[in-house]
Amino acid sequence: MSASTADPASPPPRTVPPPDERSALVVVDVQYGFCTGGHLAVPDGEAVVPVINRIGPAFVNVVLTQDWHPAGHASFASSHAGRQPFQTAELGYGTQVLWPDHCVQGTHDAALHADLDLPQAQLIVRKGFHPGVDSYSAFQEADRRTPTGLDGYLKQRGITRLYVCGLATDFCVAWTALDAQRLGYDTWVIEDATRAIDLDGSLANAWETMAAQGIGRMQSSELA
Ligand code: VGL
Ligand code: ZN
Repeated sequence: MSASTADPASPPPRTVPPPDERSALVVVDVQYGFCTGGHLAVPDGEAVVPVINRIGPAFVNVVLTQDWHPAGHASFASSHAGRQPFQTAELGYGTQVLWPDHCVQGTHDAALHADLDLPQAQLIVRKGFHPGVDSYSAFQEADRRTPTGLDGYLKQRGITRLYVCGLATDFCVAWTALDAQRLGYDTWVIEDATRAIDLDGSLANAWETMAAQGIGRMQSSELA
């Protein structure tokens, strides 16, 4: 195959730029609910914690997100008669995957993992608090209309590049990264600082969609 037939879905790997004062680490949903024993446990979810703790000092700017649902949230299967977790439902804004009740406001399941060691973190964005709308992305709710305010916060602070990590790769991490890139941030996902749910090929699909949008895929070892 000649060099001119490069597959646009798999662009050549780019060199990872070193984080600077206009960069932020975005730590998505590292909560007990997504770790072993949590209500929506992601396989090996807690394994991201030591990786994130190791890379944390490379960042002056750190933002965390926290999935933060009221009891009876529309994304919970238990809110839909006859539906089971991991089935889907049609909500006003589109098709919603139904989840086990998870990350209910004020519960241990919703707490950030206590072993996260990011003392310089500046902001915690809570999302998914509107009873009828889910929010995988840290920027915009699933209705694709309601902003969380994070874009305004980052732009007012002059942040232009984001390194995204956390849980889960194929839902909240991917949706956050895709919105970030669309909103003009140079966006990187730190693969070994994420873990996935992987429903019906959702992980492969997420990486493909992110690559097609020009989002960088990198490893924590590439940070100086
Ligand atoms: C998430 C499903 C439901 C996530 C949150 O953090 O990826 N996934 N709520
Ligand atoms: Zn959720």
